[in-house]
Amino acid sequence: MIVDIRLDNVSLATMDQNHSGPYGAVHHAWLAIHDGKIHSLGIGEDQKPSAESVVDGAGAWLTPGLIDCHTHLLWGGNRAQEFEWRLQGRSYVDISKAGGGIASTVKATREANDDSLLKAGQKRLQALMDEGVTTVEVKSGYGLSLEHELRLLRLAQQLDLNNPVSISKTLLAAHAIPPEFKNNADAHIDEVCKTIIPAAAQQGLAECVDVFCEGVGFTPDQCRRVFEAAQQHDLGIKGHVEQLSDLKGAKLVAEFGGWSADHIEYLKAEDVGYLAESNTVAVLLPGAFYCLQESQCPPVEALRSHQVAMAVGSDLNPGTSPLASLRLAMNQACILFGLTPEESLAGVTRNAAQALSLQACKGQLKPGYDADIVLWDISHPSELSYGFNLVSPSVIIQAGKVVTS
Ligand code: DI6
Ligand code: FE
Repeated sequence: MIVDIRLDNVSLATMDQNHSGPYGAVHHAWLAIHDGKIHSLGIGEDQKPSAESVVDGAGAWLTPGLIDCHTHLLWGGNRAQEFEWRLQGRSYVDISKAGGGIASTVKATREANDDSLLKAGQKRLQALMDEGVTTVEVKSGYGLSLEHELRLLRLAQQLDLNNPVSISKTLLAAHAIPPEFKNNADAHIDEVCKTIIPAAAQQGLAECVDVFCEGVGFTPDQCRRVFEAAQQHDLGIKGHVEQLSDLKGAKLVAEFGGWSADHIEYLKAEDVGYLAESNTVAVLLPGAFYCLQESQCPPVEALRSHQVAMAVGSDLNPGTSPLASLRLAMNQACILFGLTPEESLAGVTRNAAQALSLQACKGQLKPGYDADIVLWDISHPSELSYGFNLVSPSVIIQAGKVVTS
């Protein structure tokens, strides 16, 4: 048989734990792509298939396409004014309570037309794609009504169609209380559970449901209701939990067998076992930690000792993490949270795939997996975490097609 593409003379950071050693590395290797999938890989000349097209990697490294498993990529307006207030000493929570924060972005997003949201989202998405990101999770959450939440999910679907990238859509209608339900969080949760989740599920607009379980967000009891509704509609479950305080949201996500518990700076080491038992991924978001000048770090040592898979996301959003850079988040995860460069790369490949329930097809270089692959002119994969814009992809392949070279 003749495969579509063969990449020769490369080192592979397979991130496949069946290969022993750091990064699941395979040296002096080749990798063959056919019909959008990784067909085979090997060392030297051994069983190397013929190919329509051959790329000489010249000793460079291949990694799986990067996966940003946590973004709020679609929003209107910006929060530069709030940034200034925070520099003057006002806190995020304080600004939120005064009607700023998420509420101000909801207003700007509702007022923006589809075209402007799509254009702004496209720019942010392009910045991620240029870094070698081939899969992006996009949350709604700045619409908060049936009409506006579904609109954001449709725009995310449009971005998926328009670009060489896979977009995983998450419904985050329980992000904040919309103005029409002011001071009545339970009424909004009713709307989320009875109307918005069923509609998103029925129209196939979301893979997963997320919540903001926090003092300035929703209580664990309210989040539980959202998760029950998600479960009834066969949608995945994840949560923004323990970002600013410990409400035991991660335990709740674990109880529902959630895909991921995100942020978790305030997660207690003794509660990490719940995530291990339910095989829930811990998603670390150092961009928000950095922008909010937080000092409480997630319990990385306990996550390691319980062998909880750790992912790293950009949390790209206008309020707490205005960074369209997963590479920066990889660097921050090492510097601020103490991840090793290998953990950081696993966090944006294998473990990020698991946080989106895509572990059977993405995040590793493995025969049968999606051919989402990046070629990097580096001498060691630690360079991907060490610097954040010193190296960029030489070749990006998404779904078996060369996107840039
Ligand atoms: N946690 C966050 O960091 C973002 N949302 C959330 O639930 C912040 C979103 C914003 O401030 O606009
Ligand atoms: Fe977030």
